[in-house]
Amino acid sequence: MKQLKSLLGLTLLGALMFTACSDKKEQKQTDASEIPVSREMLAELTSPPHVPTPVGRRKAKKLIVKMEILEKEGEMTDGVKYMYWTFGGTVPGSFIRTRVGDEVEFHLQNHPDNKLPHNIDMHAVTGPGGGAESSFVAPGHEKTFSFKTLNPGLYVYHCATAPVGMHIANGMYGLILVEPEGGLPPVDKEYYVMQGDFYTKGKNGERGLQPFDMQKAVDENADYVVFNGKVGALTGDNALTAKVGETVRLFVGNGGPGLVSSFHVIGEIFDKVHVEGGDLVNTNVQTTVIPAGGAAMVEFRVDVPGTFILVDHSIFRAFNKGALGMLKVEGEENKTIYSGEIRDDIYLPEGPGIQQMPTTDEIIASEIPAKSFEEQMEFGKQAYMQTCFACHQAEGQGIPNAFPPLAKSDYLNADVNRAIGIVLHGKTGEITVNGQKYNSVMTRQMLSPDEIANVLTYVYNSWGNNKTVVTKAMVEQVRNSK
Ligand code: HEC
Ligand SMILES: [Cu+2]
Repeated sequence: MKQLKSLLGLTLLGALMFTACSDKKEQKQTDASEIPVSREMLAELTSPPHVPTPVGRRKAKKLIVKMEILEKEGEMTDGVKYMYWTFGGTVPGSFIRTRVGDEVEFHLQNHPDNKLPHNIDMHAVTGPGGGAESSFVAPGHEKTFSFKTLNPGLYVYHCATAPVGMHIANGMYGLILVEPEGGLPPVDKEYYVMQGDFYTKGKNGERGLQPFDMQKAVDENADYVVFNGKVGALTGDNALTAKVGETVRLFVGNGGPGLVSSFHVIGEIFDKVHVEGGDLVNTNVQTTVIPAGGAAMVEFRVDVPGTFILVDHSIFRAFNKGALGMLKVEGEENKTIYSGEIRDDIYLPEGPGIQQMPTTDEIIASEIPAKSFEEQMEFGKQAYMQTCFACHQAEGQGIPNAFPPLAKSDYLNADVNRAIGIVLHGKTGEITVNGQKYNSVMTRQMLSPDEIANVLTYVYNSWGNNKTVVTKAMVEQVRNSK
């Protein structure tokens, strides 16, 4: 009974709180719509990665935004051209900075040289289509509509002309910030970064002017995933910069059209994230999800110098499709926060025994057998670079006192069956190679007989060795003789 009572009490309390909350929200919205505007002002628009001056303490204004649509050729990456459709001549489009209560008079201008009609849907707009319906504009025309900013936050805008996906895929998106009354807390550096995925007829890196590929876009099979419209927009000389001790705020958007971003900065932790660009602030975040058509504000203080890498942590997008940017931080080292490399020791976790690995019988021979000596050399080199290279080094030179050389190795050249046995079973105990003693551990390598034949053929026919050709039959014979 007592329980029931308290349950009832809780429900009542909950209901009360709920009405209280929704009341507050309603009030806030009416308030914003009633904020009076004084005077007119032409909005400062900036190209990425720059953002306009903060609103600070300024009063709400009638803010005139003039945005020009340009269809223009640009470079996706070295040698790859793409026909971008842009708001303001850049991908992402010009950054718009407003404050809550502003009355934005939006002029959308479609350049006469453009081929297509376009429009704009701004997620900061309360109204049908986010402005899309009132802004549909043919080349050589200008459309004007106006809206009042009711909710503070960071919002995406994009073209919404059919086929919508195609207009977005070609680069028609950007960010509009609505600052709260009194502005966001000041920081030292602010930047504008926006991810987008691109779909081209040719595959990643294929040269020439690459047309948009509708089927790949429908399949969400992107050839490029990039920050700020192209590979390398934020790397090398284009890197973002800051000084040790400064606070950095990134306005990060995701235009899509298809992919969700797992935004991460390698070597930094976000002190604050305005989740989804709204009021909710999360602290101490490693990776923040930015939905297609969404945004986030991330803030952090840079404490040590170095190059910090911005990535979509769906990591092949970063290293293979372009979603990689840089923040270069200059200033004094702080060895307490980050020491740098102190020592490089040899690490052999296996200890004195040889680690148990699956036997070669358990390894399914996935390889197609080599058909010629040339193929054996080619496959062998691949296997070498994947497995042996880490210890024996690229030219088989080894590492003094740790890994014996395979180049001109008297030990190797003296006995091919012994060498096969080493790769099959691993090796431990003292050996002498070219007059040097080694007493270490080589673990058994997880290779099929074909792969062992190829890799040893490669080793024997490189770096001054005796040119033995090792066959699968030889490997199998050594394996079965044990
Ligand atoms: C994890 C490091 C490591 C890897 C990977 C490795 N080895 Fe070794 N290898 C060694 C060590 C250590 C020795 C010496 C073992 C000893 O002291 O008994 C050795 C010895 C050898 C020897 C005999 C000594 C000589 O220099 O001629 C051959 C041959 C050899 N490895 C071939 C290979 C081949 C081929 C691969 C790739 C399939 C490979 N190893 C991968 C660490 C490695
Ligand atoms: Cu468009």
